[in-house]
Amino acid sequence: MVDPSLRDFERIVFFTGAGMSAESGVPTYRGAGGIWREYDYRRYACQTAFARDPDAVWEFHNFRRELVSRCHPNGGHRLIAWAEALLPRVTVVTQNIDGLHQAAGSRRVFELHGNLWRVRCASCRTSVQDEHVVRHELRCPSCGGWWRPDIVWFGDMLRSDVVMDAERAIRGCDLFVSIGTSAVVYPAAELPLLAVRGGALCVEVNPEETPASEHYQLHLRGPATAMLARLAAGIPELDAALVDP
Ligand code: BV8
Repeated sequence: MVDPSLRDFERIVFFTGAGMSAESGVPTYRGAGGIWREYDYRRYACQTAFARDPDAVWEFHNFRRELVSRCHPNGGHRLIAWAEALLPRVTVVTQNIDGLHQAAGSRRVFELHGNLWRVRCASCRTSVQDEHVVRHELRCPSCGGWWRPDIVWFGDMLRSDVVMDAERAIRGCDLFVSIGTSAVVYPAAELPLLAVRGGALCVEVNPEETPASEHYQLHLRGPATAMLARLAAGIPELDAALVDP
């Protein structure tokens, strides 16, 4: 198949996972150097761990906030943001919590698993944006409950409004580009099937095969930025996004 060009489509969804941010220096979760290989999520990234030892969970998340604070959007993030400005309808549905799509300029972003730069009270559920690299204030001023990272841990329900918005965009798209996800975490891993059923052209960008590869018509086996450049070929305005600022 000749690579399709983004310009040929009206409604594009970019479905991203940790591999989207790998070239920015954000560790992926699985595979070589994956964060879950080094840290057991059952000790640092789930409700049980938080109830048992909130300080240890905050120490882990402050470490991740410090790490992500030193990372910047890569050419792939920038290309997607420029595409949103240039093309009729571009949506990002991301499993990532690093906020790099928004930092690159994307506005229509649905974050399935929350955001590392937002906290919410575990008791009264007040939610606030929080850009502190290391968070010291750990108690909610309203009710005295523990602030917790506003991210979706294993066992946490995803926000139904976010899932509904993501499903609506995916059902209606004519191009679905999955980028950098191992397709093993649910219910996010089920979302690409909506694009298949909706008749979209489905493209998988990943250096490796995944359990979802069979659902895609086109497999671009390489890193996100270079593969997105292939999809943007023929759109000179998008070439500029690939140049390091
Ligand atoms: C829930 C927290 C109700 C944030 C994470 C069926 C239905 C529903 C739930 C389940 C189900 N079966 C099992 C469950 C439970 C569970 C689950 O899915 N378990 C799995 C492991 C079997 N799901 C849940 O608990 C979800 N909650 O459904 O609640 C419920 C609960 C229990 C039981 C039933 C129902 C919550 C899921 C969210 C969990 N949160 N992390 C944090 O701390 O960071 S998981 C973690 O995985 C991240 O959120 C991440 O977003 C997600 C997916 O990972 P990927 O993004 O794919 O990253 P990964 O490292 O795996 O892969 C990177 C890929 O990039 C690789 O393929 C690599 O080849 C590629 N790559 C590398 N470099 C590049 C590249 N690609 C391109 N370019 C490169 N340069």
